[in-house]
Amino acid sequence: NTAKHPGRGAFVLFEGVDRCGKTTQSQRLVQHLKGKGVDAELWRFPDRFTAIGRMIDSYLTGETDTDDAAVHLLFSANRWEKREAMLAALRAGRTLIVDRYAYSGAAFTAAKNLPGLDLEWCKAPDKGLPAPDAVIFLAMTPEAAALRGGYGNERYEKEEMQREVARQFHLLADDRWQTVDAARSVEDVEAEVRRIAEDAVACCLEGAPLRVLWA
Ligand code: NYM
Repeated sequence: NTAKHPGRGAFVLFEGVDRCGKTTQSQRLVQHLKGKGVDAELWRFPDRFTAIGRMIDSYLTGETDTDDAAVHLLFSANRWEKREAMLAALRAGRTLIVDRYAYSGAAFTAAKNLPGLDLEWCKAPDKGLPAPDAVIFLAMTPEAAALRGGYGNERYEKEEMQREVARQFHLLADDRWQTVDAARSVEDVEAEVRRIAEDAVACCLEGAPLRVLWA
């Protein structure tokens, strides 16, 4: 029956503080899945190559200062502008491995602790976006992350901010959330990551419905 109704692709999301190993793990996962014959593609947010993405990039590099609420909405709009392409890819059977998404959006802005911009406000613009089938949260203390070659020079890359981001991430944990201890060797982390992703791919092949975020 799978020939007549080929299942959709899975949406597997990586989240975590800066320097937790998301980029390495997401790249390795895509290679692994492709090697097993899974049609898989790596996506990342922010997507800095759209018009909105270029505005986000210039904010992150410090080239421009943007109002915190406005930049939050830009990050969200950057996901909405990719929604159709994301849905089309998933429906076509492509598995998307995504490096950051709405959980980062909510966690980073809420971590600023600004009046009015609480976690609920931060989540609101992303309500209705495609929801991931699994969230792989690479758990690492900001201290351990900082030891990994240190942070770069972009906005938010400071230990104090990262500690607050980690706190917000924990408030966002839901039934899709799988915490993986990322303070281990790349191979140990990878083994667990593969298991979670392969499970999600199998569930989606069997027809698990795609949900929407925070509805
Ligand atoms: N970030 C990322 C946000 O503040 N809001 C968002 O919605 C997303 C997706 O951008 N420090 C932050 C987290 C990172 C920064 O991400 C750039 P990356 O993965 O370093 O390119």
